[in-house]
Amino acid sequence: MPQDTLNVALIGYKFMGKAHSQAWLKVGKFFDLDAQPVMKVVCGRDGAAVGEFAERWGWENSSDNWQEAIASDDVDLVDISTPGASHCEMALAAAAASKHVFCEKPLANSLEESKQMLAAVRKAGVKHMVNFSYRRCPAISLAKQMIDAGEIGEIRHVRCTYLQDWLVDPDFPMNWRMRAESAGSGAHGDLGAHSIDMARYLAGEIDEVVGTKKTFITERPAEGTSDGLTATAGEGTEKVTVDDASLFLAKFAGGALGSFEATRLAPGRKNHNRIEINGSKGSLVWCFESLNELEFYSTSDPGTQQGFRKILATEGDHPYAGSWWPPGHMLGYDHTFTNVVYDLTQCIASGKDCSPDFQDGAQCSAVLEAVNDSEKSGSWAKVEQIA
Ligand code: 4PW
Repeated sequence: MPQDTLNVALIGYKFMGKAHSQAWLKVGKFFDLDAQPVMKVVCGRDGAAVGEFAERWGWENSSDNWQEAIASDDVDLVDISTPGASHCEMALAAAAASKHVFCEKPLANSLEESKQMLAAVRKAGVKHMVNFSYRRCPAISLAKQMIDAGEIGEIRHVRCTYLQDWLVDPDFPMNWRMRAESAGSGAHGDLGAHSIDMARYLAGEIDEVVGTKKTFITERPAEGTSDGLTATAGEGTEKVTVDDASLFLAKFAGGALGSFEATRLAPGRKNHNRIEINGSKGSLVWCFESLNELEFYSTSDPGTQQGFRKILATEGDHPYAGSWWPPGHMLGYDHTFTNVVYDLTQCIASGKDCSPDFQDGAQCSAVLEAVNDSEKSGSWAKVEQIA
């Protein structure tokens, strides 16, 4: 049994609160850890509701006062799973209290706030990680290993699409994801952030961008009740103040060209988070909707046998896969979160730096913001490189 414990305070108990809670609950059951996470306290504005959540998910305590939880000597790590508008205030408080910080994506709703968060955790000397969970799909970790080993040669094209359809119905009511003051942006930051991070992870830094965003449905029924991507309508209507879709081109520092499309209005696409990378010696393709599979094309194969082969990344030697089930037994969305908190726990226990960290989160914000700048200027915008 590990000697140390890692006392966790979770802030947020809706969609991401559930995804993070199941990860904290399971990680010690499937992975050998150098510190044992303790689900100490979960925080939310509605005391009764978060109390029920704590009961259901096995949190020792619940609280409607996140500031108190962060200040507690009984907390080592603050897990921020709230909408982006609150990330900065919470992360600054956690860093000031010398707590490690784990924060949902996008790191913040602006580059300025992201930079403040990065400076605060660095000054406090605490560990910090931003939750780009798709990096921890075994197939994506395998793609990274293959690219680093030169299997597809020099990267020339990065093609990302992240398509959903949950807002196609104009009668789908408002929720926090459609308000600029809470989400910062719509599909651009909510979905595009994942594509940007995955592209940076696999293909390197982005130098310049040019793009556009659009809100197709500008008014919706007022909010009733909502939980993640589902909701019921209230009385009246409300203006949508974020984009439904964004589209941008990118020039990578390594010379590749990139295209990024994010939308919540693509009928039939449920969580179609796809990346295709074309190199001088081959291609790699991954899509979340078949997340265990990595498609690989190699020009090194004999001419008569060249074709996309489907690698099922569920073997014991594939990253993370061996800690779960026998080959072919498939992982899902929830497993990626548990894989993340495994790495987070280990880097805190060992003192190693986490990845992706707040510098990655701020660099992602810099790309998102450069697209906004290009939209205003109508021309290419340089991406600020965050040290
Ligand atoms: O990938 C996530 C999806 O599970 C995104 O971060 C947001 O939540 C938008 O759709 C869902």
